[in-house]
Amino acid sequence: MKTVLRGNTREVTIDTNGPVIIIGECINPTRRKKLVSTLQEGNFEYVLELAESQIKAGADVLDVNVGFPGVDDVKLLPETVLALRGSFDVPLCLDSPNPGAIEAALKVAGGKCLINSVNGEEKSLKTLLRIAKEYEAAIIGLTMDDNGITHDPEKRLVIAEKILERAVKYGIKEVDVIIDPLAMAVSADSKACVVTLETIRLVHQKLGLNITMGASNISFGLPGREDLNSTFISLAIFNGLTCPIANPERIAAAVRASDLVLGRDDFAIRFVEYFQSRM
Ligand code: THG
Repeated sequence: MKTVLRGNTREVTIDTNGPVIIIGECINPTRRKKLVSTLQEGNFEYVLELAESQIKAGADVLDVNVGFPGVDDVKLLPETVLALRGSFDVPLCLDSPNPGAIEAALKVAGGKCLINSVNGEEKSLKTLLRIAKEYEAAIIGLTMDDNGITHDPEKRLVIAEKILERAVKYGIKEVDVIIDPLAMAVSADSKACVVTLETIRLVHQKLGLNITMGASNISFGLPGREDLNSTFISLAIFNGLTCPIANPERIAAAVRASDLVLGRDDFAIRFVEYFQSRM
């Protein structure tokens, strides 16, 4: 299964047979006070710096999240997208809980974006699937619905199936549906990661779709985040994860190593190139 995203002209293919595509997470106000303050001043220099450093570190796609309390992201998300588009040709993953902001951003983005995110709630399906179809965007489907978040992987699979079925009814292609099995803090729930890994396995086996997740979510509140995230990402890739949202500076090595170990990197070319580029 191949999901093709596009910047202005550059295409990125997310392929269920690998190699793994990295969606850079760093354009996100979570614990980045500087991002909030610069954006509030209408200054996009820091966003562009975050984009450049992530691309250098191995990001293939950039997640763009500018939501924080008090901000009008219907205005700010498209402005940020335009600033990024002016300097970089990478595909964008538009990350907002506000469909108005997503639609406003899609209007100016061009290329082929990823909508982050749709979920199994009726309201979400109705608004966002129409938008995805109209702007020919791909979608991330979160495996939660009107009943909230279930801890049963089989039930998460059922929600993934529902999102896929509804998307196809709206005329969205199956390849343009990427499933998020939900990654949550393992400090709060010791089974959180096991549930995510099992959901990935099921979605991969039963639906064969591309799979993403917010890989860094699992390590909130813990030390050794880099080791923890890398370990989790490797296990998840083995089970079927194809496009994690993560900090490329911290996880690119584990991603390249996983592809190599899984037999998707002939002659270790990508692996060696990655380490050479780091020297
Ligand atoms: N699924 C989908 N989208 C998502 C998430 C998801 N988008 C948002 C989030 N979860 C993924 N993005 C982040 C961004 C930053 C961090 C975690 C998840 C993070 N930042 C560091 C911190 O808080 O300490 C600071 C930055 C850094 O380490 O470099 O952890 O689950 N579809």
